[in-house]
Amino acid sequence: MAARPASKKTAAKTGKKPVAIIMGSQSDWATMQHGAHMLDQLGVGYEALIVSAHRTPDRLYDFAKSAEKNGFKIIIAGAGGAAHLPGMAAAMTTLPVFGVPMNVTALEGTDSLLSIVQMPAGIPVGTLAIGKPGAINAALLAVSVLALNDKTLARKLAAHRKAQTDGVAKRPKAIDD
Ligand code: RP5
Repeated sequence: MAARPASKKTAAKTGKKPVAIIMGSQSDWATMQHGAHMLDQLGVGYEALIVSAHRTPDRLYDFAKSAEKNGFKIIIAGAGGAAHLPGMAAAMTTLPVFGVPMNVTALEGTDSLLSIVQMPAGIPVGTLAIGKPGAINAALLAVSVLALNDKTLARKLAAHRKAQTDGVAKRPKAIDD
């Protein structure tokens, strides 16, 4: 069973959590939690919230309209199917919004990908890959943006990249049949 979306307190400079991870449904958390874990690894604070564009439109309005005032710097929005959550959030704030398409329908996330990526000019949503890789990369992209004004975080991100590089073997290991 997927974990319940949870808030995570970490050491952001301001004391406020700089990243909001919003998602259309509890069912998205199984995917979005991978991005949350990446933020945990890099010590970046976030709040994880269920905010549905079609089931809880008033909650979406309240969230997006007050996101900047509440100290968020970046919004990561995961949604599946007719995935209007990232675009609707972006329409109501000038904070950067990164959209993550969920793989939850018979169309395996291509529907969400196209919904999120095809924003008309004027309201940008940075669109990541479908599913877990997108959730992780949205978190890393958020960290890259925050690191522009945070040297400690920039060093952590560089160390994370180096560890990833160092972890790649030069030759493949034998696979047992
Ligand atoms: C979208 O509908 C959500 O983002 C989710 O990916 C999808 C299915 O939601 P559930 O029916 O599982 O609640 O709004």
